[in-house]
Amino acid sequence: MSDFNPSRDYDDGLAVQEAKPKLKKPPLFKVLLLNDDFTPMDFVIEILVDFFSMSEEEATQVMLRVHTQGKGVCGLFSKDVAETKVEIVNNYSREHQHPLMCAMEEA
Ligand code: TYC
Repeated sequence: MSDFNPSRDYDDGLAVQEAKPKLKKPPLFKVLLLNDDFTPMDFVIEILVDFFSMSEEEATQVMLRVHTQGKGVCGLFSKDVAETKVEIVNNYSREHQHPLMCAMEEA
């Protein structure tokens, strides 16, 4: 113990790197609507207003984008919230006998 000298280098040339914090931001997921030939436009707008809190104007634009381009984004959410939205929208569409498809993909 008495041999300890505070000015001596005890690391034998080893560089010591601080561990980086391992926290990553959780991934976000896009919730999408897909086009089909049968779901009425008004029903799609209703979905976007009621389940994605869009104004009528915004909902109309998104619905028309899906109608003309095949798919469109309803919003970005955590995985759990995106899964729940997809399930609620698909169940609601089936209850109303419409084939509208809601899906999700990692953003
Ligand atoms: N293509 C449908 C129609 O002409 C409208 C529609 C829009 C359907 C968006 C689905 O996600 C959709 N009635």
